[in-house]
Amino acid sequence: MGAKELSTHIEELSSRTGFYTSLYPNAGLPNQLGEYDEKPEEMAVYIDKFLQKKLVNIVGGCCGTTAEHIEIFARQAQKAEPRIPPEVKPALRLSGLEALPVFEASNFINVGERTNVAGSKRFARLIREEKYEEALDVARQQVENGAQVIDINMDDAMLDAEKEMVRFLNLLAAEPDIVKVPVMIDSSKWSVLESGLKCLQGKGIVNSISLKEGEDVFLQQAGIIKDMGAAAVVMAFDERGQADNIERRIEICSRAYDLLVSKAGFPPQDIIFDPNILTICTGMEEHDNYAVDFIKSVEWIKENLPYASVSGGISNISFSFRGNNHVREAMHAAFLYHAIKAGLDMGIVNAGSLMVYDEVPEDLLELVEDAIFNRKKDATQRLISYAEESGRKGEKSTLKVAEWREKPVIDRIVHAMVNGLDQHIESDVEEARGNFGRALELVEGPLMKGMNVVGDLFGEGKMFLPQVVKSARVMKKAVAYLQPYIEEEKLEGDTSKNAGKVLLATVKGDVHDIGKNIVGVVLGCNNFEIVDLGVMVPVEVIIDTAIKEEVDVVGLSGLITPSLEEMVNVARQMQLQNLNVPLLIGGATTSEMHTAVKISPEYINPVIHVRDASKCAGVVSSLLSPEQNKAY
Ligand code: THG
Repeated sequence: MGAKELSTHIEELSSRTGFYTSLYPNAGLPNQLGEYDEKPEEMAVYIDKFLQKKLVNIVGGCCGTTAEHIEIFARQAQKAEPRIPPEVKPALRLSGLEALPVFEASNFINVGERTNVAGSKRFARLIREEKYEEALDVARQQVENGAQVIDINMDDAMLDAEKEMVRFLNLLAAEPDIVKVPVMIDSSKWSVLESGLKCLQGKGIVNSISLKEGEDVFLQQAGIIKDMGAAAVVMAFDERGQADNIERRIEICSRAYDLLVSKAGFPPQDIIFDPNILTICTGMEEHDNYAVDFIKSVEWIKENLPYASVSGGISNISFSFRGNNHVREAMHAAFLYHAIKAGLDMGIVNAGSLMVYDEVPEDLLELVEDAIFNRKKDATQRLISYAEESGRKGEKSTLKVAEWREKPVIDRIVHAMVNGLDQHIESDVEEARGNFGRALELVEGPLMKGMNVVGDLFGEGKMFLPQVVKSARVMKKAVAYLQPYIEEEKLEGDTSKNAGKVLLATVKGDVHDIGKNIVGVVLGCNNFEIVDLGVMVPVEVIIDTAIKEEVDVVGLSGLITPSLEEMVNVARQMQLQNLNVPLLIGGATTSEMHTAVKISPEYINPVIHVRDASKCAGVVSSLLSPEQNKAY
């Protein structure tokens, strides 16, 4: 790569590494004859920017550069101030092929549980029958459903767990759409964990180690994990067994922490405690306080063991209600909501079937929370009665389905979106279309309203990524259904003139495009030409396309918090490469404040936060109208 092509990479690297940086670009990319054409003065423009921005400690030139190139760089470097490596704050940083950003503000990391032979009959059968393609699909579905890490477990009496783990991880390594996320290797056998570790790219997680065989074994295993650069789940087990009350959990976790940090030199940010999520509602009184104690221990760990994270196997809590997924999912939703409030950082879950806390029926929620908080003597009995009754009325209670189906059509659409139910969305949208003059109004009205509810719940920590993914799919289906009608209405209008060209992209690291797609539809209906680059778009692609296509406006979209930072980066690069078009910012976590304070200062041209798709046409027209532009 040449200096230009390296600019986004050096910027990213420089902002993240506590080490010194050295950059020696080629004289551009090779031409068709394999020669390098960039003149010293051309490269010098970029080198100077890197030096001014203090991105490099050492600079030079590789292929195609000559003594004249180096002479200019050397003169520039002499005048520059040295780069001071930033202090990198300790934090759990995981990666598959891509980094999993861990931010204080990020809701919760969900680990997909389905690739577990002990936790899924289907996956176990696929591995037993050596149907690896289908087994890989199970992993792929987890990721598509929003799992941010995948847990892989091959512990089964009938399987050679070590062999199967190695085989599956090696197969996974060739599936970039799956192993872009970090892997959590799950086994109760150390040999399986160690062999698995050798197959991991990036920085994964070992699940798990504990003090059950004493300090020596524990420290030795921790040392190997540290050397191989992984993080570790540490279970609250010791020589005396499993911790099942708050005192024992504290005793074991603090002892393990001290040993790891002081004796093994284990980075505390790479410790993930699992203080045992144990099954409640078993009918045994000794088990009634399990959830309460777990939640208390989460709080204690977060307060007392600096930089350590906390995780757990969420579905364990509800084993008593096997066969009744409705009750189980309600328990998971409520338990997660309260555990996350107490500080739970991650959890092993069934990413595809997470219920939204706010949507758990009120009567069921009360029963479930009575059981979780152990606040009524007969909580278990009453939850069992509820389960039996709803079981009799049919799994997933047909009654509940009928209830929301009887609401007015707009309410049904919002309900379907919030709960990720796509079954009736097309017929509901068709029905609602009769109430609106134009199909586009339906998108801008009720569908937007549904997405806004989802956005709010996500912001309040009551919805998680996998659920948002489901909502977005419902929205997509609705918009796709309306698309032909929207096109038709567009033809009826005046399409003779092209109002301008707009580039849209969901920034790198983010896969959410539902809002962006709606913006595309709305702008399209207003005669703007759309260049949609899709999702996960690297900054260099955005900029190159904007230049090549001579667009009039660039619009960036994103849903997750890390996208905010990436948008700042895109603005900075647009400035660095002297783009001269307005920049639009939109998406659930974006805000007027963040746009004004963090993004706008990076870019000299107008940077506008667009709250939702209903606003975009007005904003873009104002920006592109010679009369309104200045005032706007
Ligand atoms: N802590 C840590 N690791 C763990 C757990 C934990 N790994 C395993 C487990 N617990 C978490 N994973 C699961 C996976 C599936 C289920 C529960 C926990 C589950 N499965 C259905 C069942 O058994 O009823 C299976 C249904 C089916 O066959 O599809 O509930 O606590 N560190």
